[in-house]
Amino acid sequence: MKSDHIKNILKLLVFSVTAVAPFSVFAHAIMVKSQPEQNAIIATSPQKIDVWFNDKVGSEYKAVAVIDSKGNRVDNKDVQQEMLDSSHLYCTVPNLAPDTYTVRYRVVSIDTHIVTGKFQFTIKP
Ligand SMILES: [Cu+2]
Repeated sequence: MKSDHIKNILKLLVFSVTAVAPFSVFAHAIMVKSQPEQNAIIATSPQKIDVWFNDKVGSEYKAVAVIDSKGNRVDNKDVQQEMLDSSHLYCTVPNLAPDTYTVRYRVVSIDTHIVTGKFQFTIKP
């Protein structure tokens, strides 16, 4: 009896997820590409950090920050959005020393949800 209950709850859950997913997936921003790529190991410092999303994102509240392994923010705090492709954000960085860096981003999706995420890349000595 109890397991029947659980089965019914599971059915409901599956139904509501599949019913809602097409709408939320459609408008919710997801990072699809970056330069440097996630977990890339590169030999020289990039000059800028590029992040692309699956859909255009809002121009307000956008943020891209690059943080070194000690927790210091090292980017030039100059996040930009490409004029002709608003799914693309980028910021510049000074010449970075060998280290593992974390890129953190925050954008507002078309559906007004705020999306945050992070990825890492390493500059080898
Ligand atoms: Cu959303």
